[in-house]
Amino acid sequence: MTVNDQDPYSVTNTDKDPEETAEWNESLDSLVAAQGHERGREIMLSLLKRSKDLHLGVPMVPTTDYINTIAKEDEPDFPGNEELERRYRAWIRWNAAITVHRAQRPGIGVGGHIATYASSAALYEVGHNHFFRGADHESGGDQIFYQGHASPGMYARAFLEGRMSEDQLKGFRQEKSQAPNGISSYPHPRLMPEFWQFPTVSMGLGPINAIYQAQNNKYLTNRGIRDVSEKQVWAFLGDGEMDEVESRGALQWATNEKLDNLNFVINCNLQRLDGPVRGNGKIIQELESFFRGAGWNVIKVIWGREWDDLLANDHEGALRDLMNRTPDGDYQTYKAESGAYVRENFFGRDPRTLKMVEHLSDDQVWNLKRGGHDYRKVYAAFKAASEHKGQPTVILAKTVKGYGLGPSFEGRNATHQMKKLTLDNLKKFRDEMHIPITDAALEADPYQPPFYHPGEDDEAIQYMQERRRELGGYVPERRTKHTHIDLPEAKTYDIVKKGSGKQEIATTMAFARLLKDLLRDKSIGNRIVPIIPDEARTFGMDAYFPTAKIYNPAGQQYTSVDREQLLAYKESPQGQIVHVGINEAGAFAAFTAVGTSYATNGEPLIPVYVFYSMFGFQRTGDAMWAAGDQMARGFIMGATAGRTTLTGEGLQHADGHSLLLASTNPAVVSYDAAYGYELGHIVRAGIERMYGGKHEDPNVMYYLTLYNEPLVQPAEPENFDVEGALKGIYHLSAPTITGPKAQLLASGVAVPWTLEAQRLLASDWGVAADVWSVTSWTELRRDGLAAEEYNFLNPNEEARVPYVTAKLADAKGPFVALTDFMHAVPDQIRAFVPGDFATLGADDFGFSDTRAAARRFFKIDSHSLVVRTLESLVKRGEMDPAVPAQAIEKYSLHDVNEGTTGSAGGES
Ligand SMILES: Cc1ncc(C[n+]2csc(CCOP(=O)(O)OP(=O)(O)O)c2C)c(N)n1
Ligand SMILES: [Mg+2]
Repeated sequence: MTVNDQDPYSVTNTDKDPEETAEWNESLDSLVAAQGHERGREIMLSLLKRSKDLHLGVPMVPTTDYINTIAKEDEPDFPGNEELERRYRAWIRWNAAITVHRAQRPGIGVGGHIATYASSAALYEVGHNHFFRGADHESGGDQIFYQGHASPGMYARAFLEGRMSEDQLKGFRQEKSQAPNGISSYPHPRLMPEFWQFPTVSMGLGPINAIYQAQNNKYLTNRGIRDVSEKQVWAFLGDGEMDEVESRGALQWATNEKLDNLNFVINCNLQRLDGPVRGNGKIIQELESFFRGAGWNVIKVIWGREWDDLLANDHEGALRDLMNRTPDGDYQTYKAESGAYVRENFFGRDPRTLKMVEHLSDDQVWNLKRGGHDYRKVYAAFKAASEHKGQPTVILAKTVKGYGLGPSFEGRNATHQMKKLTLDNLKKFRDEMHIPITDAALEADPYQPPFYHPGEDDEAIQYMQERRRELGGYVPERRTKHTHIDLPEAKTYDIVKKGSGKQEIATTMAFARLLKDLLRDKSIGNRIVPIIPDEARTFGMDAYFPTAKIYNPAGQQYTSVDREQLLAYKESPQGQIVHVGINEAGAFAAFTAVGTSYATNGEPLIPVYVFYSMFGFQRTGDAMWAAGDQMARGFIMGATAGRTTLTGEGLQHADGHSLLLASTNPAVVSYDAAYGYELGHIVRAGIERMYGGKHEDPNVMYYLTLYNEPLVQPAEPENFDVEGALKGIYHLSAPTITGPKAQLLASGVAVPWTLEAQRLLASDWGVAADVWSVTSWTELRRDGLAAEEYNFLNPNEEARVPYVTAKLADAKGPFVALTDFMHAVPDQIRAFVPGDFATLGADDFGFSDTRAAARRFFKIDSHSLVVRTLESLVKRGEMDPAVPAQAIEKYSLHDVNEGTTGSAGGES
């Protein structure tokens, strides 16, 4: 049973009066027999309407017949020269297939995909010839999410357009070895920054990112930053891809936000990688009901023009019935067979339909095409979609996977993975595409058949170029020229410099205060976009509600329950906060759209996405990776960080590893700040790096951990080592006694525990310890690795010294590191610490308890650090070996109830 099989009207078992029911049915039958389908439909729709008035609770009709949504009579004229357009489409198809085929030759074997573009060429080409506006268009240009593995088609078009060379096509998937001509496998803006705009190939991210891109366009317009209301977002997706949770999970959001600037084009070739998407069912019908249920405008493009007459003569509905009942698995098989097979196995299922094709030859039956390959049908759908108001639109276009590549490709289950053509395939495909390349040329080297370009002066090429000129330039194209913004003065960050006086506040609150001041800043305030998945109150950010307001294009049409309160929940079309609901995937899609606005809309926006750190990298890490590809800039705030700091919330909330996960993303710069003043400098440096226009690598995202443990935030120390804090380590506190020396390194919430350990070491054991705040273990590691790499490759040059090594060069005694994260976080710098190094971390699942008990359990509290330091001193012969055991005894280290590190409370 699939979604589309479910019959909302199947209540027959409980029919109280079957005879009466039969009479009603007969009336309808005779009405249709006498007056035809149209009239029958009218009466039924009118009855449905009436049933609604009478509150009969009849469910909505989820699907329509398995035919085109736009009737033949309603089709607009096709405005182009179809013959010319088809001519160069064939060249594109040839070059696309040859690009992959050549890359798969022996000795190279880097692969690619042929069948996908073959199935979707007409969809793209109707868009390229008639709809997709380039960046020079007065609208500012459309934004197109290309299906990742259809990329060879876009390269092949760019080749005909003269903006990509033959050498580049030859360099497909050989990015380094064919540099500077290597081109990327899929749409990767980071690898081809002037070409691709949106990375799509991780299935499911394209759809959700497209939704939030469309939302961001409305946001920019509504907030008066730039009017981009004429831009359209087009997302090309696979029918298999629609199985991804992210593909479907935000559809209702697009409806609620009335994203009529958004169009999905789903290439329904009925196949995914392994085989049929829904062999027993009908993916188009399933998607139709799903999208309609989510409130989208649905346009089905199922049949090509060859079917028009047959459908017009289908007076009894026999053909429609057959179309409705045939499962996708059969439709797929038909296209891998022949006209005779289709006649027998499709039309032959009903004598009436068999009769309908009597006058057609087998070839003509074979030539009854699918709608997604028909320019006229596709044009009608695209036009209707682009003009539709009030709702997003989805076009469900039926195609054949491997279309035009011959019987060994078309509709075959293995077609997705087929990367090369036999000599025979090549010849047939060449004939089919009318490519003027001789047999001899193909035979000369069947692994490297020639590309085809007829020359710039060719009539068809001229036509193609003219179409693009008229539409405002080439697509895809990525531009990064953007409005200049002035950055805030240093004093804007003063709020966190002063500390919190006597008040105890967590770093989350310190950051919330800083952000409040940044939001007020004249230069960048209105460009900051706080993104919060239903946790604003948790993080003290409800303070922004009345002033910054929550973005909602519909405003606030209800009387708010808390309207009289100071911190009222306020929604507005001009609102600044993007509140996505409980929706981390959507929040990150919003982050990506906001953080790339500098490139997609030429207007820098600064996303500040605040979330439970546990629900970040490990939940949406793939989206974060894609954002790195798309070169998003902004701040990712992992609030409620630490394995023992949010400890009331327990196992699934206790984050001890997000910093480690963040370290795996090369576009992420992460910091684990201890105090508000550290945050101030880090945020300022981040804004300057990303938006100041001077840094050589501005395409980064800052990941900052924030904690919820209240403490007195100290004022910024005099002569604060800003450079150290930004590079990852600075000296925080010197010992006040003399004695055996030790070096304590800590980050984040563990810094105050370390200061406590410093006191205990002095008072209880006469040890003189320095304390270092390590703001970023990961940045220190990266710097260390860079130095190692340099030294490795430049043996005759003066060796570079890693920053942390230099910083700690004169520090005496053993080094002991402490964190509320896993050992592996501080272990990142192990190779670069100039001396004995021990780490304390929390490696197991978290649990619920008091902070003090949890820290004692994991042996990461102040007392554990004292003992560990004493042991390190013993190992070096600088301490009496009896001392550590005495210390364990003295502190009852094995008793979790004796822990004292941390304040009470640990809920969010
Ligand atoms: C998240 C993710 N999982 C798996 C893949 C591997 N993959 C690439 S294409 C593909 C099949 C796509 O089928 P469909 O979406 O129907 O596209 P078609 O090629 O049929 O147009 C798969 C599984 C991927 N790219 N991303
Ligand atoms: Mg498919």
